[in-house]
Amino acid sequence: MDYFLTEEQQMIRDLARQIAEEKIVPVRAELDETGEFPWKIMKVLAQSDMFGLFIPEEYGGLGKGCLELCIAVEELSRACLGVATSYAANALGTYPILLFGSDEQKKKYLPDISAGKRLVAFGLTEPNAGSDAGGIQTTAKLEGSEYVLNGTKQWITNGGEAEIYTIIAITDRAKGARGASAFIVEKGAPGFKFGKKENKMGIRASATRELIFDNCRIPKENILSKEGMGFIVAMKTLDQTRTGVGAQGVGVAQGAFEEAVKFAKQRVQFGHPIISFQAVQHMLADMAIQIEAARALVYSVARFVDSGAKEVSKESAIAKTFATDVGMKVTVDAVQVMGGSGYMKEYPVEKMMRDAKILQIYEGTNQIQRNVIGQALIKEAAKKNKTL
Ligand code: COS
Repeated sequence: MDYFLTEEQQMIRDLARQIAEEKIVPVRAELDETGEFPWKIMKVLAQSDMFGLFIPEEYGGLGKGCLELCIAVEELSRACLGVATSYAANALGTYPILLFGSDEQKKKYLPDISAGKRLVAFGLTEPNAGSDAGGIQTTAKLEGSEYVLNGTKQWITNGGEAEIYTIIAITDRAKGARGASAFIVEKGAPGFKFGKKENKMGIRASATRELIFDNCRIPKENILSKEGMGFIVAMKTLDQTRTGVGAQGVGVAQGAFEEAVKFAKQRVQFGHPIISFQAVQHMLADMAIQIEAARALVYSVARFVDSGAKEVSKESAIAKTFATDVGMKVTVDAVQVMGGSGYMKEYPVEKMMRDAKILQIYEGTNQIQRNVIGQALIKEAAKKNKTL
């Protein structure tokens, strides 16, 4: 379907697709096997200005927005969700600086991030605070001109590989979630260490590690916004980036769908290619319906986010939930269409199916998204009652 992308958006799509096909597809199975971080591909993305897509021009970026980021993420995800996650998590880590950083902080960090010289990671989740993001226990205490951080962050994408970390920590425990603050922590800060690399079911090319803060000292200027704003920084960041997770769902579904169609045209059973059987056609048709619906939703919500709308929680949660459920369903069905072959590692769909599962879990499970949507509905209903 024609989504009336501008010439520039089409160029971004074509460039991301070219990188995906030339640089990612040939190595994705190997990266999945070894779990090696895709630094070579990150360098190619950097040279192609892909890291600066959503960063304003004054800080060295291309000044585009959520839709352009979604287009790029979708294309990378069509080839390999592990690589796409490493790229997208960089945006997740950058948004706190973009949305809440001072001009000085933006000048200091964004140009290097735009150029892909320094990778970023976002640190919210902890061993005892996943869905319950307000329950984090990592603390940051102001001592003279420094904040001292103590605690552990868990399952941090790009952990260990990134140079810059945006971290949420508690500065006033008595205030609970309202006592959280956000900080920029650089790799190499004293007392900042990494745990072991996690051995994951899917997205194995992406790196997931613990971040350990053991009396980690950072300059007090590294706080984002002000004390007490950490939970808001995290939630506003996730509002901006969840649509991009939806784009990952669209991309991985599209990749799996194309493999299933190609296979169904070649595979002969009962004397005919299996694509000629209605049972298979209906499965492929259902996949096509879901992918197109998910893409239409993701692009619409991305445009809504780019319109500068103040409240986008509900819409980005809707896009994330729908499109990532599509990513899971379509990859499972692609394996089914391909039967025994789909289950084998010679074909990429078993990897796509393993990879897709994380989309329903990270950046807020799809159950949590439904909570976010429910809360927004309650707020909207309350507002309507007031104006009636
Ligand atoms: N934008 C601005 N403010 C927000 C907000 C948003 N999107 N969402 C919540 N807030 C505010 C609330 O208004 C509330 O402030 P007040 O007390 O001043 O009204 C505060 O933040 C706490 O909100 P709430 O009480 O709704 O928080 P809960 O502890 O109930 O948690 C959910 C809410 C479940 C939505 C949150 O914990 C969440 O998103 N969890 C998933 C986290 C996640 O995505 N983890 C993945 C890790 S990052 S890859």
